[in-house]
Amino acid sequence: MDRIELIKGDITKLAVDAIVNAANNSLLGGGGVDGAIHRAAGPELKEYNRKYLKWCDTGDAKISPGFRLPAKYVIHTVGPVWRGGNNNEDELLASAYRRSLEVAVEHGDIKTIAFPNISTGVYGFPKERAADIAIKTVKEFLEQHPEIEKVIFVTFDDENYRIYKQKLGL
Ligand code: AR6
Repeated sequence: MDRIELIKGDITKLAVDAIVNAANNSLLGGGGVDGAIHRAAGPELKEYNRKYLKWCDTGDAKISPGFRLPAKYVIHTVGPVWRGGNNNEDELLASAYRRSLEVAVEHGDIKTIAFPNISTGVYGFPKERAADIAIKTVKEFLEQHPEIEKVIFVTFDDENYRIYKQKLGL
């Protein structure tokens, strides 16, 4: 548990090894946290993604440099669009968190990683339910992977901050 942190703020400001982006399948940018990350990283990010990453399936993750961000890398993942809860949304959200962490471990020199609240904005995933899945998936992964030193949950809106604070017992 001492390897999990909670903060409220803008993920683009964090000087961690990797920040996770709640992207869409094209990886070419969009609104919300994705838009903020692309603006802060500069146009090289979109160019890199177009050239080298091309596409990301829902529930999968891919890595790029951080370019002008203080973070060294961006791990782009795609959470599910909420369609009522019977369309594999829970599993796909868990997979987005798990694959992001797997990509970080496979990369080799990533020890600190910050997550936004994937799918809980434009994609409409209920926030309490998303937080339960995020926390459970991250905790299970950390138990198996001592090489990841710290995971930071970055909440942006008051509601997510309150939910995470309570669920993490902080
Ligand atoms: N730092 C941290 N969290 C943020 C920031 C920020 N700068 N800005 C917003 N959030 P969303 P999704 C929070 O909509 O639901 C994009 O158009 C926000 O409060 O960014 O996964 C993509 O291209 C919310 O809690 O992502 C996709 O098309 C969380 O980030 C689509 O949105 C996620 O909200 C993905 O939708």
